[in-house]
Amino acid sequence: MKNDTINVIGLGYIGLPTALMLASHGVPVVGTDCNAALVRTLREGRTTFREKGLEELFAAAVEGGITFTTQYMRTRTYIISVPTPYDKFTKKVDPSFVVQAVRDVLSVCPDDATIVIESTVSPGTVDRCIRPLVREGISLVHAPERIIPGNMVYELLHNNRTVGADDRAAGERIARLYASFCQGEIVVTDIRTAEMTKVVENTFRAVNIAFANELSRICRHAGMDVYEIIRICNMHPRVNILQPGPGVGGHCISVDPWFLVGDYPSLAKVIDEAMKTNDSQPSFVLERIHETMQEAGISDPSRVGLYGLTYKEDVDDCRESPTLQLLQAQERHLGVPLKVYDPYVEKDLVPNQYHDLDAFLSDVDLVVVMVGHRQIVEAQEKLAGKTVLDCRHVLSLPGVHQL
Ligand code: SAJ
Repeated sequence: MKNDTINVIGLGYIGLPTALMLASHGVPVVGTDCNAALVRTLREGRTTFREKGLEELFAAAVEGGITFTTQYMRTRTYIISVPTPYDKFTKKVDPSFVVQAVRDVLSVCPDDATIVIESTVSPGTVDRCIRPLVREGISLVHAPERIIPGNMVYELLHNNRTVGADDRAAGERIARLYASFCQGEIVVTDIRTAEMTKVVENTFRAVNIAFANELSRICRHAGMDVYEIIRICNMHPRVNILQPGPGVGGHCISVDPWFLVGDYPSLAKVIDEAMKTNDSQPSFVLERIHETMQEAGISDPSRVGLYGLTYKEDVDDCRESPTLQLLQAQERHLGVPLKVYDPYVEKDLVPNQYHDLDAFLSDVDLVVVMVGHRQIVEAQEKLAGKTVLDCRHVLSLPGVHQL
């Protein structure tokens, strides 16, 4: 094993594209994941999730010599991008996967290695949970990722990045490593600042989505069109309101702000309320479904279908998705599981899930657009004759119901 090989630990939504990007830019990379089935798939030359440009990037990385394994390698630089779930009750980050990955790295690495943590952690986690494990001589770096699912490859190349390090020289060295592919500016700072910026960025977006969601409720109550109001407000040079939707999903915006609420419960008031607003948005959609059923004279809930199961448009990731949240809330109230279809979800995730758009449409009278996938925008004429509740404001059909 050459000393300049990078061992990327955790080959999920962030680790895989990062490893591929480095390898396709001439950096020797070994990708490690504890999931043997995932490693097998990658070794067979197949990607593990769908993302624009990922296949091409994969081919370029294989050409660049990337290899995949379940083993940790002995080398001088590690990038850890394993999941950091959060405890739903305490609202605190669960760093156990990162801690375990660091322990495993420490069991093989030389005494002058650099360990880069890309996983999102709450401010102070490195000091509290990682630093006490690390022996003298090892450099710790926190370089949180910023790429958006749906446009990951482009954003990996173009986004500015943050590198937090104890030791300026180690930070600069890792910044140069990312600069092998990253065309954005790379800021070197300390670890706590890097931790905080990542969580604050996602919190900013969560609070702004909550504002849009709250507006949707106020406008519904007042009998006004929230989209027209946002469109006009956004013509103001200093106003940029986001879009209301059926809720907030994904593993970032719906999770990271809770770290601040969990750690600073008496201080993070606006954030706490914003997260509660976003979390209750699927219940607001349920109310809108009932109202729409009444207006259209539909009484049978088994004739209601949810279009979209992923957490947002044109990705295949269903983590924390508003549709899953809505189904959970609905189960408590209605009992009958609603019909669901998503072109990106091949596996059977929920009861009454369809795998064919036409079959789904022929079995429902009310279509609730939960996700604005390109497919439904392009095939909206298929919805003619149906009652439609468009929670994403993506359709241009006449008579469509809105949030
Ligand atoms: N959403 C709305 N209205 C909007 C925008 C989004 O309801 O106007 C919903 C989406 O439908 C989705 C959720 O919010 O359910 C989150 O989607 P998103 O596209 O806002 O963000 P993510 O979770 O896919 O990616 C975010 C990004 N963070 C920011 O933009 C600050 C990305 O840059 C981060 O790298 C990523 O989190 C992460 O991994 O932390």
